[in-house]
Amino acid sequence: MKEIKGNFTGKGRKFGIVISLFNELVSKNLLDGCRDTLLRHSVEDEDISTVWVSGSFEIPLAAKKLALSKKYDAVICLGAVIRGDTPHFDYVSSEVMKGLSQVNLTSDVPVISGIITADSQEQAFERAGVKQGNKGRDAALAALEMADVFSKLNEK
Ligand code: INI
Repeated sequence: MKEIKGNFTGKGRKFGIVISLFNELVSKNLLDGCRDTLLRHSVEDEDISTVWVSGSFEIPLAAKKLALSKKYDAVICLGAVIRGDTPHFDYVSSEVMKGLSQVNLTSDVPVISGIITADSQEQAFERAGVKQGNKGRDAALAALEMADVFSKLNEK
């Protein structure tokens, strides 16, 4: 049986990160976890490019640009959408996920979501390294795995 499974092999791989300035402190924690995980899997620091955008709503457009450039083995998206008193949260979170899913399916480059949706700042920080792991680390692992799966799928 031929089975294709990704390893967490970072050597020689290039990663693009798109990250939201909105809720910047949470984003920075996600970036720290993401970068540290990539480096610990032998990715060179100069092979990681980070693009800051205004808010999570802007992430899919920048992710599309990076993915279509074909310069990266995977694109990692980081941000936090935090529920407020208005329905804005629902619009932003759903549009971001729809947008990322579109880019993922049309660019032929793995696009990974490390975007937190949370009911409060406290909950967002908990998922960004304070209590319940760090979604930036999870996103980096998924990116390493998917980059390896795709390099295997692209082999003849
Ligand atoms: N952007 C976020 O990244 N997180 C949020 O929680 C958020 N909320 O709640 O408003 C948010 N809004 C800004 C949005 O992403 C766009 O930057 C803005 O609407 C301009 O297009």
